[in-house]
Amino acid sequence: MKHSKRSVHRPQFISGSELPIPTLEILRADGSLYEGAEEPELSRDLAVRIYRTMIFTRILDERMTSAQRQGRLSFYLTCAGEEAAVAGSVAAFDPGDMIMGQYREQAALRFRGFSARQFMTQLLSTRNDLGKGRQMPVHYGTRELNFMTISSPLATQIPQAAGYAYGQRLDAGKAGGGASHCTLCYYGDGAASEGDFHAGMNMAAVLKCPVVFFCRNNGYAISTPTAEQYAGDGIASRGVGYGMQTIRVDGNDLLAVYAASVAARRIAVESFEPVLIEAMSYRLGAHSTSDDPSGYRSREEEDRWREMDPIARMRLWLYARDWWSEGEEKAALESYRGEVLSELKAEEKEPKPPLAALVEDVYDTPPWHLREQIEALSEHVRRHAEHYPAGKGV
Ligand SMILES: Cc1ncc(C[n+]2csc(CCOP(=O)(O)OP(=O)(O)O)c2C)c(N)n1
Repeated sequence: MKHSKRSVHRPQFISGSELPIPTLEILRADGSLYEGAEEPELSRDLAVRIYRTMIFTRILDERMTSAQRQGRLSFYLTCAGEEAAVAGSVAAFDPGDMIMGQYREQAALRFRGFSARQFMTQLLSTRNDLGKGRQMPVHYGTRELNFMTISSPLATQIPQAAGYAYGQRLDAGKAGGGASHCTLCYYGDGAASEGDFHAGMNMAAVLKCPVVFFCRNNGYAISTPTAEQYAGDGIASRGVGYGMQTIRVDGNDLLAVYAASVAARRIAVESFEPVLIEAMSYRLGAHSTSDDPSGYRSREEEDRWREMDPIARMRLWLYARDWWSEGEEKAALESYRGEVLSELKAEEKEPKPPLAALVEDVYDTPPWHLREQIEALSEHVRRHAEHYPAGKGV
């Protein structure tokens, strides 16, 4: 039994609100440091790489949202507003650590080296897509970069991350040392309401799995604000409940996110323990291209958060240190806009994967019902050939 005993002799209820979990804040919105704040060790090269990742992601999101409006892709989800939370956390991990994401963490992929072209292959489902066009847009995955393919059903990645990390723990045991690698699991405040969240958290805590559960608390689960999502002290209080080392950070503060993530990774690999980080942020954009947030939140609220933009905040910090200049900013923005547009145009010319790829890879020999479906689909394509132009791979 882990809990230590403390007796009382009259009924005494405990209310979480008596113990609000503090928020780590290092960088102010104007780019200066809070008094007494401890800046994490961060080299110029790494800081600039993180910042470049953040601005690339913002541009990718803007361009792909427009491309969806132009009918060039079917669906898209932005990371806008949460770039510091994602880029600042992934930067604290080793490239060999596994990432289990939700769907809004494209900055993590970019940081690890996913190219603009690779984003396009997945978003457009071309024959070059690593997933062979079988997933909705934004369901990225790459074995090479240790990024597990995204699953649409919310929170499935949480118990999977616990299981994967348990494997990392067993591997480390065989090698006879500390864990060399851990798992970084991203999820949203809405996903934390799923049963899978609780199953995964408890499993990781009891089995001592080296996993960092990184909650992007962006205020909404589609149209449901967090005030209607939970009654406790955010998501962080649940980490404490499961017996995990837990920290809450300002998710728009790159330095706070990075400092907490470096420390969390160390705990995970050195002590074989799960850690929970709750990054408080805001989803600046719509939930997805299928959503219109004007139906459930005000323009004033959005504007208030825009003033706390994590990108502007980090840029001011970089400027103050002379690590980045207006000239570099302009050149980087231009080059990323050009890169995203030219890769989009180039990949649009690529054919789709062959139809048969739909049923390959899972079974050694596709079973009869899948073969039947492929035959029916091929027949449909033949019959309506005018809608399936030659050269598009079908
Ligand atoms: C099991 C399940 N239920 C519902 C959905 C529909 N759905 C997709 S995203 C989403 C909201 C998730 O919110 P959150 O976890 O806070 O992440 P965010 O989108 O804010 O990043 C919902 C309800 C789903 N994909 N899976």
